[in-house]
Amino acid sequence: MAKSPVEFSIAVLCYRAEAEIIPFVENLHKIMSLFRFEWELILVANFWPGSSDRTPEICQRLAARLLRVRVLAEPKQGAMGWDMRRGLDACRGKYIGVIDGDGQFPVEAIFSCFAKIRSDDFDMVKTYRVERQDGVYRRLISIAYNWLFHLFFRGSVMLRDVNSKPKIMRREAYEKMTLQSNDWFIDAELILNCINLNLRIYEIPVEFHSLGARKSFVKPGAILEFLRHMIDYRRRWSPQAGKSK
Ligand SMILES: Nc1nc2c(ncn2[C@@H]2O[C@H](COP(=O)(O)OP(=O)(O)OP(=O)(O)O)[C@@H](O)[C@H]2O)c(=O)[nH]1
Ligand SMILES: [Mg+2]
Repeated sequence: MAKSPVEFSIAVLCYRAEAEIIPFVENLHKIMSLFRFEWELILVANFWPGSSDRTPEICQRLAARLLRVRVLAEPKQGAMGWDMRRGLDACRGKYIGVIDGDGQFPVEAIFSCFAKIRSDDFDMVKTYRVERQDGVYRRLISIAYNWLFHLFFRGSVMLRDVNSKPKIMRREAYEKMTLQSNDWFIDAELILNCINLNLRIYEIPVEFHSLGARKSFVKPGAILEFLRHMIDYRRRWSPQAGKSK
């Protein structure tokens, strides 16, 4: 197969972002336009059938006026994990990545991660949140999530913040992974795949912004969902090899 000429692809998760996605994408597009190589933005605007979500049409309009922007707007078959997998699968670049489109992660973090992975020998470069402005409730859920992750996979993982994005990878690394999660466990699954495959991860600090007007999508039930996945994954995990069977 001919080698893809695209150097860098980034998938932006736009779920229910509606008009708020416009300044985020415009800003990201403006900075990406400084690159002197081929790049692309994939706007993941999947929607639940029957909902009144205007995100797909808003993203289509952005793609019609901005070069190198593509849109995925399919009926959803899963939650965040499904959207993330669809977005990463659509990325054609040598380096591929994903970021939330709700503006909580600064777009500049994409470029710090990309510069690091391009200059050093890492398979994934991601961020960890050093400052969070999204409130006590979300911070507690994250602390519980990361604590459970370290409890279950003690010794195997030295990362600070499993769920933080952007996550930028080499495409060969992504192609070796087997990802199945349709929900919040996808970030953990990505990290566990890196460990199984002996891939090298690097973390860069980032400031995490507040959500603005909308309420958090994350419900306390996310912890139970995560716990269920970890028990499941841990059962298949061989601690000696650090591998899932
Ligand atoms: N909640 C949710 N997010 C989704 C879904 N599909 C894709 N996403 C994307 O996942 C990204 C992360 O979800 P968020 O809900 O912002 O996660 P978070 O920042 O940890 O939590 P909150 O911002 O507090 O809700 C968002 O940018 C969404 O675009 C979905 O079905 N549910
Ligand atoms: Mg968010």
